[in-house]
Amino acid sequence: MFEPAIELMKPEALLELQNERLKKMIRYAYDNVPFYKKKFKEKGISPDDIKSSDDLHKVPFTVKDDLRDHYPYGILAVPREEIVRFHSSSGTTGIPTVVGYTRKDLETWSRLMARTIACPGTKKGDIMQNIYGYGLFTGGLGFHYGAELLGVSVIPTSTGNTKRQLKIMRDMKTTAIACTPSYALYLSEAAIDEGYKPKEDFDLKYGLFGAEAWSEEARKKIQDTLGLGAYDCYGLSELYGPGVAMECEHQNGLHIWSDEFLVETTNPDTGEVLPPGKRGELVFTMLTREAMPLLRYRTKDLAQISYEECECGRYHPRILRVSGRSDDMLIIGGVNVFPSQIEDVLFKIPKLGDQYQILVDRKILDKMTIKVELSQEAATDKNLDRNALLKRISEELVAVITIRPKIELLEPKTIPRSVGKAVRVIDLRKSN
Ligand code: DLL
Repeated sequence: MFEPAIELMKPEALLELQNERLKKMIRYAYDNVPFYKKKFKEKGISPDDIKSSDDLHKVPFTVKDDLRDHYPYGILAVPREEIVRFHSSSGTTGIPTVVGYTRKDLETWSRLMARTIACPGTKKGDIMQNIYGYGLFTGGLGFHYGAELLGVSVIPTSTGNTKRQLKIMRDMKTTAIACTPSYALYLSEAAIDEGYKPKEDFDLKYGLFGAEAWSEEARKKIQDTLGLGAYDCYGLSELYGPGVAMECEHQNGLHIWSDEFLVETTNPDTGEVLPPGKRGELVFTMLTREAMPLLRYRTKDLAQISYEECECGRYHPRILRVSGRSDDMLIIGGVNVFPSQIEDVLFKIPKLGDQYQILVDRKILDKMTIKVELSQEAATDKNLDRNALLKRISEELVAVITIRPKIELLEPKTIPRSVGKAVRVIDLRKSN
């Protein structure tokens, strides 16, 4: 554990720390960010009205569009000269979100990342190959500085060149890899293709995987092939980047570092705060951010939170896996479908590979087609009954998503692989 005194805090002490920080933060944001002063005034509230987290619901929400509206520097609480780093996320609308960090913010983020990397057990002596992209994306530099602070040996390979990644992994005896889960699936496949016997040739123990939604089935596949423990890591650029929440060795949810982030779950349609344990949109308030303090930031990520003590001794509440984003949800002929539900079904069917794509189109009615690759063995099995397989996929999907998409079986390696976040859904209705 990197910071046991904070990580093992009892709920009462954690709440006290949060309330103390929250009051300071509300005053700080009000005094230093004109955007917040205006919002508070419009709502008729003053910082003194927020005495504890029980009053948080009075504070107006912040959304991604607020950041875009103030592009590039508008929501900063410090003069631009105090910013020592910028990151940016491209998003889908074309207008990027720029995020600034003061020196103190970078120190806080590095501590959070050291905690994150240490959470499943990675420690000094481990060798971490950092395959997240270095650059405007927060994954690369976030993991890099956290690992250095923890004392782990970092190999900053960044994304791409899979053959070289595998060679380095073997030659340098990498014990931890950090990348997106979809790239980890690809690495598993490429390792076999290149003739490696991953469990014998590699020394991997920890996989620190995040930046996109993934399923328990994906976890099993990666663990079984690469012979490591695969741990889920959550974060977003607006809240520093990775390092908001991380799974421990028990793999039963991601601990939200609650001394720095206050979390609420809300109804994504009405904004109403939901009782603890109910699934909803995650909303975060940053408790010590200097450059860009965000209050009640709506993430659009949907999840359920557990406040029970974890076997590891931490009380920091756990996200029970992010099931997807409210804006990832597909509405097909009026039925709500999450891509993660489809992945769960596909990955449980033995003859299928790891790669799939969901295409949605509308001629007259909405139409969904799922293209999925066969596994290597299935593709070469002369006795494979493709019709029976198609029927099974169809039946299992209907049981979960209630609609019957068209299924196409593809040969292995026909769907393009991504080095960062995978593109699984192509919704042609959006461009029509
Ligand atoms: O993806 C930061 C990050 C880097 C997290 C490396 C973990 C590891 P953004 O590019 O701003 O930041 O994207 C943030 O990605 O709102 C979620 O929708 C999604 N996301 C991130 N982690 C997870 C996860 C980084 N573990 C957006 N599970 C978030 C599901 C995730 N979705």
